[in-house]
Amino acid sequence: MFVSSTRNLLSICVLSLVLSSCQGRVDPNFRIKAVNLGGWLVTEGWIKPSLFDGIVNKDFLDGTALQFKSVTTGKYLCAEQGGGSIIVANRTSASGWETFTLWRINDTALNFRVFEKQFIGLDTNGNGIDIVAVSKTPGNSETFEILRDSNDKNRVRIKAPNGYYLQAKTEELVTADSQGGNGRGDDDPSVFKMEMVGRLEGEFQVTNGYGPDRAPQVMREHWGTFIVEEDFKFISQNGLNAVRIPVGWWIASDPTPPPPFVGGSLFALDNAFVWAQKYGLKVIIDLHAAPGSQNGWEHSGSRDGSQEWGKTDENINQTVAVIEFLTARYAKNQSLYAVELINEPLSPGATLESVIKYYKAAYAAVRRHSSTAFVVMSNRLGPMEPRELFPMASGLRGSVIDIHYYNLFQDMFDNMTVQQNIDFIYQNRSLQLNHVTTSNGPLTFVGEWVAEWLVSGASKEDYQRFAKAQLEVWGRATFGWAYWTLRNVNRHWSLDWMIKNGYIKL
Ligand SMILES: *[C@@H]1O[C@H](CO)[C@@H](O)[C@H](O)[C@H]1NC(C)=O
Ligand SMILES: *[C@@H]1O[C@H](CO)[C@@H](O)[C@H](O)[C@H]1NC(C)=O
Ligand SMILES: *[C@@H]1O[C@H](CO)[C@@H](O)[C@H](O)[C@H]1NC(C)=O
Ligand SMILES: *[C@@H]1O[C@H](CO)[C@@H](O)[C@H](O)[C@H]1NC(C)=O
Ligand SMILES: *[C@@H]1O[C@H](CO)[C@@H](O)[C@H](O)[C@H]1NC(C)=O
Ligand SMILES: CC(=O)N[C@H]1CO[C@H](CO)[C@@H](O)[C@@H]1O
Repeated sequence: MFVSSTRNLLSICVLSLVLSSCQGRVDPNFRIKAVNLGGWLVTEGWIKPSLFDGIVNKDFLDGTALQFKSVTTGKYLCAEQGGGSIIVANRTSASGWETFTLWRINDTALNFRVFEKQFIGLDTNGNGIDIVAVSKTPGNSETFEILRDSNDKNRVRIKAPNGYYLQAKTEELVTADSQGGNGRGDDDPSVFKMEMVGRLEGEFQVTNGYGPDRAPQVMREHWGTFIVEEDFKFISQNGLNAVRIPVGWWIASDPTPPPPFVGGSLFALDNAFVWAQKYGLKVIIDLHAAPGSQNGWEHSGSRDGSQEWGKTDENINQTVAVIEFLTARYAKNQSLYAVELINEPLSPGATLESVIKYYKAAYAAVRRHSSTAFVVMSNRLGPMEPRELFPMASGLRGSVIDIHYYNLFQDMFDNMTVQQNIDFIYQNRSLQLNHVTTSNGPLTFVGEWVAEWLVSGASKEDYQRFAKAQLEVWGRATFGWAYWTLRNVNRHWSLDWMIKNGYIKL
């Protein structure tokens, strides 16, 4: 029955395409002017830091990267060869092999993952007290606890699962057989100076941080208050016509997603569709976090910075199923304007081959349920060729390329002045956008941009000119643009704040 009604819809659309309109989606002059609802259904700690406030031991979340310097050897702990071997304490400087990334088991129990992705643990095949990094799946022998000094919280002992503390007996021998001691002097080989060199604050971190008892309530409270109906009204009254809504792959298994993720984001997305309908806004659903993580960043739901998406057909199929689920659910809602198949896959981890294989299959999944929804394909970040998706996308009706333009995240912006930033938009970005905007290729979408830069002490007028330049240039994108983001404690990143304070007028 569903299939046949889809077919009917399809033929109505084909008919009305001939008559030049299908739900108003073929007007060639129409452009999306959208705002992203970032940090809502996919957590990003920097957008709303207070979401993490109630976590016990909140410094130790999944993905937190730590380095440890032995106070006795004066050298760093290191997974020899990056993993698969012993732990030593003989490195004078620290980088990858000297960095240990946490997996959190509960408020106190932690696993330490090394560069080559093994976990440190007791050498259970040896004497049971040497510390090695060989296990690929953490168990009891790989579960540790970090005990901080109450006067200096970066002075720590590490408690092993046998009840003893780690100690750097020599530069080349690290064992779990210290009883600790009362003091924490520089002569105690069980004492380490700890430095935090990386931290993720995404959905995995917040849900696993609160744990299964508290996370459901905390997240539902967040989803129900961070974005509300009034926001949709505000958006519709301020010159915008759409929202781009980042979602995570776990939404497709609501209400019981795999732990630590918690159910309820689908209900929030349903509300968004109801409000969008009420205020005449279009919705772009954006799969921001794909299974396995397509870029290793917190905003793709990564646990520890690893990037596993696209490595197997099974994983690609699972991602296609998420797109199919979402499209099927909302295909009949007038507000569904586009489905973005994946956000910011990162090269070289996400290969062109895997991305294209996925885009073809996911496009087909959208079309099984909707003949009219645009299908947005994010260009890869990292090393890539801006038109690399064209041979695949050009043949697909309703395909759109998403490119993100920030005057940030690259060294070249470090010392730019206000005027240089603005010139960069009018000159360089303009050329870049022209390069991907072709008459027979996919439509173009600047799906993320912001009026923020690395200039310090800029005036309100400077910001106004910067925003205006971007609006002018992005206005030439054939699909449209979307500001990142509606609400953010960093005020220039909050379009809500920028509009209310007169920095941006549409
Ligand atoms: C945390 O996990 C460890 C290891 O599984 C367990 O021994 C401990 O009881 C747990 N603690 C809490 C508070 O659940
Ligand atoms: C550290 O110790 C290991 C194990 O003995 C040794 O193979 C390695 O060469 C040492 N590295 C340095 C920098 O001393
Ligand atoms: C993935 O999906 C394709 C198309 O449905 C199918 O042919 C293939 O067997 C699936 N692969 C796996 C590993 O599930
Ligand atoms: C920016 O200026 C600082 C200080 O003059 C300099 O050290 C740095 O190399 C410059 N960065 C770039 C990307 O030019
Ligand atoms: C911007 O474009 C101009 C003119 O094409 C070029 O000279 C300049 O190097 C570009 N700037 C950057 C930072 O890429
Ligand atoms: C899932 C969802 O939001 N469905 C809605 C789509 O639009 C129709 C018509 O407005 C609603 O009745 C559905 O509830």
